[in-house]
Amino acid sequence: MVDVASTTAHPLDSLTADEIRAAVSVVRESGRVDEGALFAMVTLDEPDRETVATHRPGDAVERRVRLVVLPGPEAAVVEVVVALATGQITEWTPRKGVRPALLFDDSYRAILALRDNPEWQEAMRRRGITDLERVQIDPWPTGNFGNSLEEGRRIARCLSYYRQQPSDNGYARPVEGVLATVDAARGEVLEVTDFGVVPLPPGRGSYLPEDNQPLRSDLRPLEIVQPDGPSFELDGNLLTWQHWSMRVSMEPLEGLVLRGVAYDDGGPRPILHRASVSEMVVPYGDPGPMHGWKNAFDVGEWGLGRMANSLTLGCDCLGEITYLDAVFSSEHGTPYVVENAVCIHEEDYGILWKHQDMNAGRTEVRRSRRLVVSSIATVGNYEYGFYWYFYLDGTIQLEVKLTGIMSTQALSPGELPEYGALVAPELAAPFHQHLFCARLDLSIDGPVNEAYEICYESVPTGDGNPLGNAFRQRSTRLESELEARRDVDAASGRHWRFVNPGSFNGLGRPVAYKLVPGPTPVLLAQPDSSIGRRAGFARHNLWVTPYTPGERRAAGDYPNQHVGGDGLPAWTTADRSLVGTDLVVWHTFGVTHGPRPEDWPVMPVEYCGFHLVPFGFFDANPALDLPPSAEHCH
Ligand SMILES: [Cu+2]
Repeated sequence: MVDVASTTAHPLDSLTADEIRAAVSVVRESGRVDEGALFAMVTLDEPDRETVATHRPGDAVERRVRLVVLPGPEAAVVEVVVALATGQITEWTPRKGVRPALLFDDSYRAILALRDNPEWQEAMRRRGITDLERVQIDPWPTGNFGNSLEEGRRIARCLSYYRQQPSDNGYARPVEGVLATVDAARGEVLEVTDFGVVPLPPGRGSYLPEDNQPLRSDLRPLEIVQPDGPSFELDGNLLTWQHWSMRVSMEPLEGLVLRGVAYDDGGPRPILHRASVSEMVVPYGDPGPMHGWKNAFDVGEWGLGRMANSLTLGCDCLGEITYLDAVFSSEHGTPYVVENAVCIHEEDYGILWKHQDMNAGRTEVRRSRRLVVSSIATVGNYEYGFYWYFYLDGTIQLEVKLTGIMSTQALSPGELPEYGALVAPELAAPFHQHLFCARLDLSIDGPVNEAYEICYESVPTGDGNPLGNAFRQRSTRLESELEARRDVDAASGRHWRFVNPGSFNGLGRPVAYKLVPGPTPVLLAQPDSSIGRRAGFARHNLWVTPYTPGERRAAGDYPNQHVGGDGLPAWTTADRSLVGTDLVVWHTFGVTHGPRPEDWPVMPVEYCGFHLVPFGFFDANPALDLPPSAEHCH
């Protein structure tokens, strides 16, 4: 056993490589799994709120590691918790019939097995493809359509793409019509279906500079200079900047996780106990057999942390950048580092406030600046950038940047799709959605918070409203979980406010933050469809639950091949009270993507997300103390 307790300073420090090694060897040496066991996930078993709240620097820290272990190739995991200080296994829970996120090992096995499969090879030859090394095979999570072939197995469904040259964009030439189902854990091809030959689209869809000559030559350098360095500090994973403090980490599935987000206002005032993107799903709208099953849960079926990029200075992030590495475990239990997985920097953001006093002839203006904490994940063809912003006026924002390459389908010459859009000759991209569910474990001035829905309502003309101009706010407390399944309504300006009923501002009103929704589609698939059941969280923009350990991800812990119903739809059926308790807010937002030619061959960033804005959390504009930037004003 490795003595790792002494190296840890805070209960929320990210797992170290030594801690991963120690936990894995405890499991291996327990004799309860054989050598072939795989480690789908190794993460910090997060200490409870009380432990975090009462921790003081120098206190001993009890570190526990949570592992999801795969004993063999079947659909079963064991959830294990290891206490590092004692080397004891404190939890050992076998879970039958569930699958973790697709393993890299499994994906690779699926590709190799399919490449060797005579039926698949024959299907390629029917399309004139003889050099099979030029075929790119993409394994996908398969969903759950009650196919008995898939029962008890870890399945990857495979799509094929043709690359004339190794550096070609495979998505330009989907091998339409060929679908393969592979037992990825055993490397066994179960089924190859050929729905009929469609010619390969003619274009190469290259986004490489050598294929897009001449490049522009009139862009002059734009440098971000901070001669005295940035204004934030990073100590371990504790990030502080302009009254803000938080702990930043990368988790294998959720990617960026922020914990203990607080604002120092004569003492730290907590706002968020924990914030993350708990799940996301990309359901496709084409009903045909090649594409109708496609819907990736990029958190629970892939993992935004596992897919995180190593970011590069001047390209992904510009300016004075500080990076955080991510330390994960391989599926064989070996720690590895994703260098520069998190980018931290400051950005100028235009003006924060201004007034020109016409009478006194005096102008005051202050620059807005934001702290950016970001990471980018590549999940197959798509890229997702996750950007948390913290502003000088107490605002928090999550912005997701969608880019990368769309999932495509080949069309016969002259064909126009009903459930997608033409993006290049003989090439379409199906309509699809990207639906994210942020989990916001609130702690606004303390754990007990309440949720209110705010709408504006017009008042009929009459007594008290003689001019007919009146409108007012209607505020409704959301009393229980079923009441708190809510959707946006732009016409009434509907939004939600989270209040601490026991903490009052200088005006005698309870302090609050409000959630300002951005783009907020909900799931368009039928509620009783397979995806409708599996992505139930995406059917509403707002869910609120009383904080319950273990309720961590919106579609449950194991969405891969899950029959559906888990996560928010299941938990909230209990209709628990939301009064006088810790609240967790779940916000579904995203994009319904109607592909454009301009999204091809690589998509300019599309944005979505939301803001959390202080609402009477402060007594007045908290940024009046910003100094004028007189030396730069001319
Ligand atoms: Cu899209």
